[in-house]
Amino acid sequence: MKENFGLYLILTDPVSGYEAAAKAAVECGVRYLQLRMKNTPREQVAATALALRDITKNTQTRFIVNDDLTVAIESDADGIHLGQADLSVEEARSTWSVPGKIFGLSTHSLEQALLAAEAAPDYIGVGPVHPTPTKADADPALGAAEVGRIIGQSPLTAVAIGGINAQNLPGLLEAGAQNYCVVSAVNAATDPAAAIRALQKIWERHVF
Ligand code: 3NM
Repeated sequence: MKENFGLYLILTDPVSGYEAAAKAAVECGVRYLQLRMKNTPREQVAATALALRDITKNTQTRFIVNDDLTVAIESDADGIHLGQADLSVEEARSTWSVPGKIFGLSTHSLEQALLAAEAAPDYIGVGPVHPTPTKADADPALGAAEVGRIIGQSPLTAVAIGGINAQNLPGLLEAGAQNYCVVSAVNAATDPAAAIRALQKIWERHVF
């Protein structure tokens, strides 16, 4: 069954701070919250993961750690998100074989998205939709129409990502995306709850 949850929020250096942004996500009922800290000492990532685990515990917000399986395990996160160059979904699942844990995988083309179905992650990311300065090694932008086509052809729950904001979200939803992921559209906001609500309102208008 494909999930239809709307916003998936990644936290990377939120101007409001990690804990305030995570609290805003929980308050707004965001379904997925991922911690993505690059070029940061491991102890700092692990400490932030523990704080975010506390904030999301027993809420409807699932807490996902980017890349680092040891941090995901140590913090008892709800899942891990893996890139194409990280360890495979199969390897991650066999190392972290706790029932109910969530395994996500980034994909950047129709071919990768269809191949991903074999490893059966719980969801795939599809992007980048638009050019984005947030990911240093981002693949070329696919455009909303191609992302919509990929999502339509994949049997998996899919989340569009890359350069998504309140201005271009309507076009993405019209192209066939149900779920979408943002970094800067919320992390750059001094009031993350307001930024989240603005996106949620657009999604509700288009999906219902
Ligand atoms: N992954 P923003 S694009 C983390 O294409 C990430 O898989 C991408 O950040 C992919 O919302 C991206 O600020 C960056 O554009 C998304």
